[in-house]
Amino acid sequence: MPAKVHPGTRAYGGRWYHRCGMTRSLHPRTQVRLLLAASLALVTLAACKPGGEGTGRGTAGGGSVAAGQLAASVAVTEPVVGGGVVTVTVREGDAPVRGASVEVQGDMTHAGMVPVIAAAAEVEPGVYRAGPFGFSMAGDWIVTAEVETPDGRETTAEAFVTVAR
Ligand SMILES: [Cu+2]
Repeated sequence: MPAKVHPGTRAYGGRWYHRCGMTRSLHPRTQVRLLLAASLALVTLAACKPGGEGTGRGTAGGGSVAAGQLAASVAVTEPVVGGGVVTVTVREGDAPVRGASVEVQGDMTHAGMVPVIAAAAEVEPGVYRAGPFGFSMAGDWIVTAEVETPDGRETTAEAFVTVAR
């Protein structure tokens, strides 16, 4: 591991190394990617409640949602291997956005994993759901939703989630 990391990052890194059983040192480029992922996860965690259990805020517009602005958020419930329900809420101001195309991608916070990708179907106006999502491994994931509205506008949102066995 790189010598200069934020104390929180180091502790975090140790956790996923333990979980995923990766003991060999990594290619420097991979280390950079891991650090980026860790930073992203920490930022996301900081934005969530302690524990960060499966909720996240949309990142579109730098986090501030002005009236009438397109925004999405992601929540993950029942985060277990083989399962997980990903719910994406898309709004424009206070109004739900219907008929959007919503794709959800899950990436683990370490390298070498194939992403899990699913389409989310609209289950009520402005609310889109994919489940069982099919998390392929226990550990720490970043779930990203890519949203395209019927008139072609795009936004994204993401959530950090720890998946149990
Ligand atoms: Cu993994």
